[in-house]
Amino acid sequence: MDYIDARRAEVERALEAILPPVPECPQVVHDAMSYSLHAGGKRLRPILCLASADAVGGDRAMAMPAACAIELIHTYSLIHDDLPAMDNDTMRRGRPTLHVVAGEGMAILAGDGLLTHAFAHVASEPRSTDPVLIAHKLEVIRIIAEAAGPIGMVGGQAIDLASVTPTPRGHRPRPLDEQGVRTMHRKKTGALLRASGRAGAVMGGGSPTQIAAIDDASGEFGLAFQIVDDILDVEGVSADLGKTAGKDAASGKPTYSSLYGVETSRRMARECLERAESRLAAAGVADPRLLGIGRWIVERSN
Ligand code: GRG
Repeated sequence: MDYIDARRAEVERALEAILPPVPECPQVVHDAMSYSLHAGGKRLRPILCLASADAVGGDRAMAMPAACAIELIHTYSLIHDDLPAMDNDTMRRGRPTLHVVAGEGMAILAGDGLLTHAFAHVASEPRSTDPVLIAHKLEVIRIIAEAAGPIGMVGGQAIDLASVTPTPRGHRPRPLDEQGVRTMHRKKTGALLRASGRAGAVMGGGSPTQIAAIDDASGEFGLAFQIVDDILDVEGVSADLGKTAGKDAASGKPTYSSLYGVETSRRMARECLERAESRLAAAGVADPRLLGIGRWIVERSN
């Protein structure tokens, strides 16, 4: 089993036990959260988090709660993004979306539950009275909250939504230019990926230089991820992607492939990896396991 598959198996095991138990957590919302959480995502973000802890020579187990918390938040974002009020999609991770099977109200609550439980989990695990570990956990809570919140993913989603939908105050939709598309993606999908690397490096006890390099490299991975996502939206098959292919093109939203073409976009994604590698090398953390995740992001087909 290679490094990525081995880490994915560890993440799956940890996620199996992560939700609060029934009956404290009502069965109905437990079922709704489980439906989306255990639907076979790639687990890219938690794997990047664990690899970052490894890259700084830390104990990977210390990073597992943060890794899982980030996957909970990612799953919440997909559930809410698929709602009729947002992207209005009916297929995700190869299954009907949660609101299709459980209703919109329960899908909203499942997303809320995953988001809030993520912070309860990372605040309480790993259990320790060691002041250094407690300080690391607090730092990671800040990193994840900023990445998921209004200056990160929520902000990016708001820019995206406002580009196609009139706001309640009657503002017209604001189509995005190239700079706007970059900013939107940096926040909407890039911020949580970046936080995955940074949180892993912090929980692994990395030095400030190592953490800064992994933060920058994860930012490059996040950009590469989005560029490849746009290429797959054009070239991918819905069955492989586990979601509706061609949606961005059909909605007329500008994407990397529509702005730059597929070939240039591919080159841009490879350049992200090159920049990530030099940044990591300069800080002495060009770990092959971390770089392997960058290659996986660029070479993936789903
Ligand atoms: C609702 C606040 C809020 C935010 C939603 C992430 C997001 C913001 C929306 C998702 C829209 C989307 C499909 C963006 C493309 C990039 C992306 C995040 C793809 C899904 O991530 P993967 O490929 O999915 O890692 P899996 O299922 O493998 O985990």
